[in-house]
Amino acid sequence: MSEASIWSLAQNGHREDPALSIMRTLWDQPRWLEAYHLYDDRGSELFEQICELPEYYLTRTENALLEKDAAKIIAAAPVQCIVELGAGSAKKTTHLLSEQARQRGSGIFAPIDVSLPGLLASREYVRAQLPAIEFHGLHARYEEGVCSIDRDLPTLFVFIGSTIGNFNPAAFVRFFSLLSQAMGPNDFLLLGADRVKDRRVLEAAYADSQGLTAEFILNVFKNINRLTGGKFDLSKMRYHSWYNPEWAQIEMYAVATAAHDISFPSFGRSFHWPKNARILVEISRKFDPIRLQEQLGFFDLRPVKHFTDAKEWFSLLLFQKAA
Ligand code: AVI
Repeated sequence: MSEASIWSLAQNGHREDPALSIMRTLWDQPRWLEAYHLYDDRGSELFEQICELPEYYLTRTENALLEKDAAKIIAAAPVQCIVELGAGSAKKTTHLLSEQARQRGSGIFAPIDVSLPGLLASREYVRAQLPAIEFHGLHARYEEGVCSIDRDLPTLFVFIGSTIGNFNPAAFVRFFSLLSQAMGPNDFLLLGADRVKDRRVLEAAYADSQGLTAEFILNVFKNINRLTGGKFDLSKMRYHSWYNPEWAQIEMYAVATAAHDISFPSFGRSFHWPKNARILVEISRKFDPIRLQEQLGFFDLRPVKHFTDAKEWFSLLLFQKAA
């Protein structure tokens, strides 16, 4: 245990070596990165700021939905435990926790996140504002954390923020297979998913006028340099994003502004990065909620309720694990 009521999986040897994960995808064709490397302390801070941007409608819209529909969600999911995957500071989840306290008088909140500052912030909030809720944080990647959850308590798994959009198709299938296996017949899943919409709205959300998204995406290379000893030079790259309609996804790239070599002395490797060549840093997939409900049926997840906003920009989908 690293902090009171926050546990870590690191000592159990479950954690994948991040430097190796980076090298494996950087040497792929085309070069790409796993999204979780974006969330070092600075990255997490920048992402919190992105969530406040006028162009970034996702957080506001989902938060308003949670505020409006938390009572219905909790009433439809009779659980004792709420596990949030990739919780961050868990601000939006407090609507669910307040309802859990109001409707049932008690509950456990078990957020899982790679960011320790996020876990500390949510612990502080829960302790101060929601004394009826017990806090058990897990400092881990949620893919790893899910497997170590107590299976005996009826649980609502919360995976919001459209984080599912950052998974490539193979990771999507792996994630829902794993999650479904970890769930019992009394368990529920609340999934937040950003929807396909006018591409101008989508593209503006990932190319904000303050340049915060660019800073967030390029910050990953500072983290990579720290983790791998690599020599990425941020002055020789720029951010580029666009909406790919065929794949229904925003693609976020780092583009070389001049040809140069990137070396990784501790691995004894380097690669040439030609001018205008790109590294795919992140994707953000957009969904058709009905198709998503049908798809998750193939993972034994039965749709229970669907909540959306007036513009139909964002969906909260509640599922129950099939018996
Ligand atoms: C965390 N995730 C849902 C964000 C998104 O919208 O895909 C990450 C993000 N990347 C750039 N802006 C926001």
